[in-house]
Amino acid sequence: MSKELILYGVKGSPFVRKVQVVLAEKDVDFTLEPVSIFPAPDWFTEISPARRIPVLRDTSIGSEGRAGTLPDSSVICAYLERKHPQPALYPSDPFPYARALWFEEYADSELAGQIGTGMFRPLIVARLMGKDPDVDTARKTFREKLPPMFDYLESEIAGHSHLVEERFTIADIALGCQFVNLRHTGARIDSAKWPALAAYEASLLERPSLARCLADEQKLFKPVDFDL
Ligand SMILES: N[C@@H](CCC(=O)N[C@@H](CS)C(=O)NCC(=O)O)C(=O)O
Repeated sequence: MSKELILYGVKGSPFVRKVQVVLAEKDVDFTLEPVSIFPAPDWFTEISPARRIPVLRDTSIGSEGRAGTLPDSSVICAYLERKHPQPALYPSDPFPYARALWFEEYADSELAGQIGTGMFRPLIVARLMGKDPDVDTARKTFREKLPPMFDYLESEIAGHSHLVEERFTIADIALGCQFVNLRHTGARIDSAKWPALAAYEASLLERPSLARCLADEQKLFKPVDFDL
């Protein structure tokens, strides 16, 4: 049976993973259609004007060209919440809802800027592309850029099981997807400095939807052992 949803992207992208995790949590089947972004092919630009992954295609809406397609992980996850409301991954009350969106945004922009651009790319993507890993950049990011972010997250998660409403939401998914990339780099959140955050990260990565992505991707990205 053909699957209604096609997800264009590649494993290893935290934004593609966000959508994969939402689909797994909602128990919705989909096809992952690989698209390289180094560089993105011309046909992909039509459905992804920003030339970024992921893009979702809902073939019940359209299966040719731009029809039925949506770019951007946050847009896609919001769409999936409407299309498959259960289990709800967004709070329904206005303030917790907006806080969940804030943490999603913080993960996707601020954390991704450091974990993705400052660590995963210079270490893991560089090696995949046959280049020497840029350990200095990754070390600087891990030692100087990430600690204030960890301080902020520690202050938000201390005393709580989850970031919003003490239950698993899109906020935890977005954070967890960044933590998967951090794990790929071999860096670990220091539990002596950030005990609540380290425990939260570990619990997120044990959740089956995220644990499956991590295990699956660890087959692709060889374990690294840099002194960060
Ligand atoms: N805000 C976008 C960000 C997507 C994004 O930056 N994806 C990266 C891969 S992890 C990408 O496609 N980069 C292509 C490029 O930088 O040229 C989303 O949430 O989907």
